[in-house]
Amino acid sequence: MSAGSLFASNAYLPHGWESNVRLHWDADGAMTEVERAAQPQQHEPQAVFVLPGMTNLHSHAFQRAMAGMTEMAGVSKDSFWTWRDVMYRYALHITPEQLQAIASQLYMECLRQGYTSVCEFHYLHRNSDGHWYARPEEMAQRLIAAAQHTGMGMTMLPVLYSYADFNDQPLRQDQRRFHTGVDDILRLVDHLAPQRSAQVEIGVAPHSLRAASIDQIRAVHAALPADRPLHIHIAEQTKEVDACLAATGRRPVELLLETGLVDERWCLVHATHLTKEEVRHIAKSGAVAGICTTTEGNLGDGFFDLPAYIEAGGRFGIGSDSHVSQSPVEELRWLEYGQRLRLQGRNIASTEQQRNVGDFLWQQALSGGAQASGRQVGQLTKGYRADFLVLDEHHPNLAGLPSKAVLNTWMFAGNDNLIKDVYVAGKRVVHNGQHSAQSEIQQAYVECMRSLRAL
Ligand code: NGQ
Ligand code: ZN
Repeated sequence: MSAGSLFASNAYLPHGWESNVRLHWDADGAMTEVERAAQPQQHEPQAVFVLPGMTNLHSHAFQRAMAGMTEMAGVSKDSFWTWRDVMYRYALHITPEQLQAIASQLYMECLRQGYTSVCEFHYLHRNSDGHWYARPEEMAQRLIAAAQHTGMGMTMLPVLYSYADFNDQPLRQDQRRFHTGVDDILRLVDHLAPQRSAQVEIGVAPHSLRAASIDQIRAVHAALPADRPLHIHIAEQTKEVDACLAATGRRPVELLLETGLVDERWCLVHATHLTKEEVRHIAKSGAVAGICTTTEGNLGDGFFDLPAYIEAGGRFGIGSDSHVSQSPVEELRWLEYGQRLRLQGRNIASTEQQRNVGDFLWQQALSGGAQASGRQVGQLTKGYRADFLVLDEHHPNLAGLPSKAVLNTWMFAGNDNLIKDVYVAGKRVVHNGQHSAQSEIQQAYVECMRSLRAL
């Protein structure tokens, strides 16, 4: 890699759009200077609209391979839980090579749509028989390789998965690939340590309060270095809330917060079914709520209480989770639309300080996503990664548009991908909408899908 710079006639800085900015970065991909009131030079690279790339704070990459394959009604009433049974069947078949091919395709798609970082919530640890691979970190390494090959920044989160349900229920047969205890997870963190860099961080994710006990969560928390992110699925389905109440007398969020462990390091994924009190407590903890709108819609989870959470000053980011969508714009658009439909109102994701819904959503998801990733991303600021998007200023939606209308237009006026170029760590990985390794990655994916679809 080499150092570089770009002149932007409009750049989205932490306080909002600013004109005449020059970004500088070093050979390691970190921004060294954000020059303001700059003058364009004749022969330098230039762009009209530049904004920070988004963090995808929740991904199960392998599920990309089954997107669109579970939309057919079964004989019994379909639900999150019947979907999960089908998902487990897919999960049992995926080889390390296939995982790498699927994740490469996914990360490439995500990059083209504006994600420049991903938090990979990875639980496909063992082989199909339930035995460890020769290298226990084999599958995690495949995901890291896919991130590196495509240029995606990554937070790898090996998932602690010990039980099938509350009260330490033993795992089901079809959960055998996920099986890990605290020691397994700490070993994975250890083996993956050499991969840590400015582009790759390693954290841990207890899968859920169903799959990991409070004691295990305490143990992992105690052993993990204090700067590493921790993610967990929580309160996505009412059935989980009811089971938690029955087993512990507490609701899931209550139970987790009672440990006193939850702070800015944490990402609470979904957090769909909350009392007003839980909303306030999460907001106060400084943790990030990981909202995965399109997956939550696809699985019939319910609505996140966005207005109450915003009112309480809560932090949030977005994730594409099961990858029924790979677009941050669609994720954020449906976050707002879900609330409009639910509340029969408009312009919900806004505050007195930020009335532009598109700006509010992009800005919040940038900072929440960055926090959840544990990496220096999400803003055009010296010291942060040089991860940014260049929009197509010639697209009819953007041509001649004042910068303050750009995010609203992008988010709420059609489905064309307005991204022209994508830079990660100062390297241009998408140019004129095409990824630098697109045809090769796509070919490997198509081949992989040919065998998976035959299942
Ligand atoms: C997962 N996905 O781990 O992939 C979960 C389903 C579960 C979502 N929650 C499995 N969207 O929660 O038990
Ligand atoms: Zn998930």
